[in-house]
Amino acid sequence: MLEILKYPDPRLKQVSAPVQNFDKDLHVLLGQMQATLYAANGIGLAAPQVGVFQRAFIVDIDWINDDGPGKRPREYINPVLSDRSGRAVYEEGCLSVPGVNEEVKRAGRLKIRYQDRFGKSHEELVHDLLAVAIQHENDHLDGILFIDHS
Ligand code: QAP
Ligand code: CO
Repeated sequence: MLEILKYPDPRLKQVSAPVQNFDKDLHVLLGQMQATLYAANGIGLAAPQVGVFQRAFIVDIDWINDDGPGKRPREYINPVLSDRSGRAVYEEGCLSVPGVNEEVKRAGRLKIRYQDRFGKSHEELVHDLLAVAIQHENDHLDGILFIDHS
């Protein structure tokens, strides 16, 4: 388990740097982030939340459902969001802001370009809860918390 930085830790406001090395160290970090996410009952975790100021996050919106597909962590490295459209309003929380839940209005659809853990580039169109979770986690890479939107 990695230690999760908690609000109002000023390090949560740092802007993270691009991932440069798609090496063993990155793969170990992503594995530790998965273990930390599941142990904390979360659906998303960004590297800066565990004190690593690099542009990477993981999202698993389904594992928490009893009738879902099980654990399938998605990994996004050096993400770039574009083509935002529509509206989604979810009651959000954050592992770095425990016990607080607030409605946030975000885009309901967007395009994400990103690299995987091997450095290969991908593009996906996402919507609804996955789009919201991606925007929430991407904000962490720029030092923004969901409570900053209210
Ligand atoms: C971000 O948040 C998110 O306060 C991920 O006591 C949340 O995993 C994106 C959590 C909602 C979209 C919608 C928070 C667990 C987990 C808490 C989380 C808590 C226990 C938050
Ligand atoms: Co968060």
